[in-house]
Amino acid sequence: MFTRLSVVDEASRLVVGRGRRTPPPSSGQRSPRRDSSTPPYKTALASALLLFASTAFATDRPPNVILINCDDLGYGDLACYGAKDIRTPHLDRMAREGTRFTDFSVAAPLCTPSRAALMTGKYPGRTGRAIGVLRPKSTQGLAGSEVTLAEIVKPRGYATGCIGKWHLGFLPGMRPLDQGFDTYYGVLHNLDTPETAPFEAEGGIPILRGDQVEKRPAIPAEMTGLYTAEALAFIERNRDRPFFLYLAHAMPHLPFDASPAFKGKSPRGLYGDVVAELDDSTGRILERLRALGLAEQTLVIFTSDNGPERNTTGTAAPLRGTKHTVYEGGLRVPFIAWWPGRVPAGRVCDEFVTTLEILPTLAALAGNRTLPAGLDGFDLSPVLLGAPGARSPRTTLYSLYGYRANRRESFREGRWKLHVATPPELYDLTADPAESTNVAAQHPDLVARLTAAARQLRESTGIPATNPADPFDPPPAKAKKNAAKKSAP
Ligand SMILES: [Ca+2]
Repeated sequence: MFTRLSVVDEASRLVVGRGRRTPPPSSGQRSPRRDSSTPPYKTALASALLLFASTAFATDRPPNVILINCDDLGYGDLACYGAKDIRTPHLDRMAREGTRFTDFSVAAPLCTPSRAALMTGKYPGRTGRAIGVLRPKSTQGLAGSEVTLAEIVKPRGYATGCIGKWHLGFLPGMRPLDQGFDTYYGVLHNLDTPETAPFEAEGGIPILRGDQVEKRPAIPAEMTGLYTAEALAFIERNRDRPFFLYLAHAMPHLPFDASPAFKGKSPRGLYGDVVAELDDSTGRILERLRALGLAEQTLVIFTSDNGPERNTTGTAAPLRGTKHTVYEGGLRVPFIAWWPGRVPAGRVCDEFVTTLEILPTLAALAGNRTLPAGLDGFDLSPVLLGAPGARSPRTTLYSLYGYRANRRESFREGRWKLHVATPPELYDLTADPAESTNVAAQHPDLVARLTAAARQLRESTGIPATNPADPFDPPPAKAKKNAAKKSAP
């Protein structure tokens, strides 16, 4: 009953919440289509949502949630997103049985800022994590006062598990067990040299269980298999109560590698083998849910933290750009939602949605109406569950890439995407999703307005005007020299 009431409340809030959106562009500019609603439409939508809400949750038990977050998987790397040279039969089936989103963006094209936004529902600047990635010797992390995905569902009786890469702080007090997760298994860091080198003297980068070292060094080819086994064990262990599992794969981040059963099989080479293993992993998780009779009680989301790494065979096609850029290829990633009987099957959804929506959405699904202050995300559950006429409340997205000397900034409003640069770049994503034709010169007023909106967002989220030097993340040449020094006898 509690859950049902909360969803009615959420349905009403969505309609009210639409008033929070940015005002429509001034005359002479084409309006983002999300801004075309009228008061009568809102009334009809409210009625439809209330009707939907009264039937959507017939059970008192809130749903299980499994959030599978790949590392650096590109928009074009799955067959169901257009890849011709990687087979992903399990994810294709997941998309057929659920909903595939074609316009899902992360908040930033880099691991730590993207994950900070995912974990909190806030722009990375608000949590002090907008600039750079955290390296092993960093003394910073996500503040304990921030409410995470685990902490938003925990009051509703959830078992919470974190498996895989964290990248949100490494000192005691900053780790998954300090941020609402009951259990943790994985490597807190990347497996690339800047992050493995500091551990060489102590026997290699460790895999932790809780706060204890279970194995070292972590071996890239083993990670997907180890994490999958842990995920299946977590599901089995918590089958009789609501659970939230955050499965943050190490792959396909560099140095990517696959287990022997997958190696040498994909036309895309090793990268394709790695993605095929992630596909198999997801298939095994869905199969286990079916076998345990949990499929209809479990929302599974499959996504990525940012676009593909440069100079790899990962691809964001047909989008432009990669990780480390704020072109769509850096920000827009696969997002598949699966929940038999609840998330519409076989649907392709082109609503504009982002990482920031995940925390408010999980709160609504779990029935937790106590939301943290300062959220930037919206409850997406009506869109996710296919409520009649439901539209995404999101119309804008500010993104910053701030790493070492490089800095890139964009601001999207509906179909329009501004790159804050000299000269500025403006793209019409509806007509030109590949960001190939800069139309800034034709829309000077729009460029000025979006530039001001980007500045306002940057300033209001406390992002410094330039990237500060980070003593824990020296440039590559220096890191290499330090690593060599450390490994010398
Ligand atoms: Ca990443």
